[in-house]
Amino acid sequence: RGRLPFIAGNWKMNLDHLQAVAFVQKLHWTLKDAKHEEGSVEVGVFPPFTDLRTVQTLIDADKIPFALGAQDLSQHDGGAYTGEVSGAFLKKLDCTYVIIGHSERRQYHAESDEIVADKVKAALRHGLVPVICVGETAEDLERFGASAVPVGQLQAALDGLSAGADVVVAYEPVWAIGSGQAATPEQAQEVCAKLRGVVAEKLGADAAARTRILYGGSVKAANIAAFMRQPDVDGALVGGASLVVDEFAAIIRYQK
Ligand code: G2H
Repeated sequence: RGRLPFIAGNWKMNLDHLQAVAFVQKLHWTLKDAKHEEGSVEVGVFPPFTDLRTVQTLIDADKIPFALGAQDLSQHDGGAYTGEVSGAFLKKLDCTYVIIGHSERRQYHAESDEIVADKVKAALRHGLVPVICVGETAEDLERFGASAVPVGQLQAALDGLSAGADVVVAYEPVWAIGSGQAATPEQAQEVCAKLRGVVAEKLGADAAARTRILYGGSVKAANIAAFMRQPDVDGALVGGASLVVDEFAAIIRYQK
């Protein structure tokens, strides 16, 4: 398929900056001990903001081949926005990625499609690659089927971007998040293929061929390979299982 698989660990509000050091070191050594072939898959870690500096320093000092990302950013570049974090700050911490529009932010922080679109633009303005999360709730699934809501969310998030913009998309059915009940690989493939169509429509055919589309929602070592066999699933956004070193290492090593 030509797209480098991407396994991303969304820590959510877990692991403080001291725990983060122990965790990243242990994950790195677990992969080394298993003779994991670096470069066969991109590994990303998405710690809380307060961990980013510490994890950046560790990755840099020990040459750990993990990409760093944040879990959110402000749509503003700076100024009187108490409690917010600018994309410029994340870029200075060597973040490559930033998650935008995770369902937990849409749900608990009232992030609308408009805010998500503004945040995507802010990320790109600062040279960060947005990991744009979309997905339907159980109620949406019943009323509209699986793809209508995520397709609409992605159209809104990509609206007005330049052709060829560098983004990652994560399809995360809300009913599958943290529930232990993942979508079937076939369901994930069906929606991810439609999302690739949205990328083609908004960013062009080349971008669609290059853009990684991840599945997220109760991914674990036991189900990752089946998702990765789907032609339009290029990786996973992993929550709970990304906090358990052996489990996350097994997910990263799914191909072996
Ligand atoms: C979905 C996912 C990570 P989990 O939020 O983004 O979480 O793997 O715990 O379902």
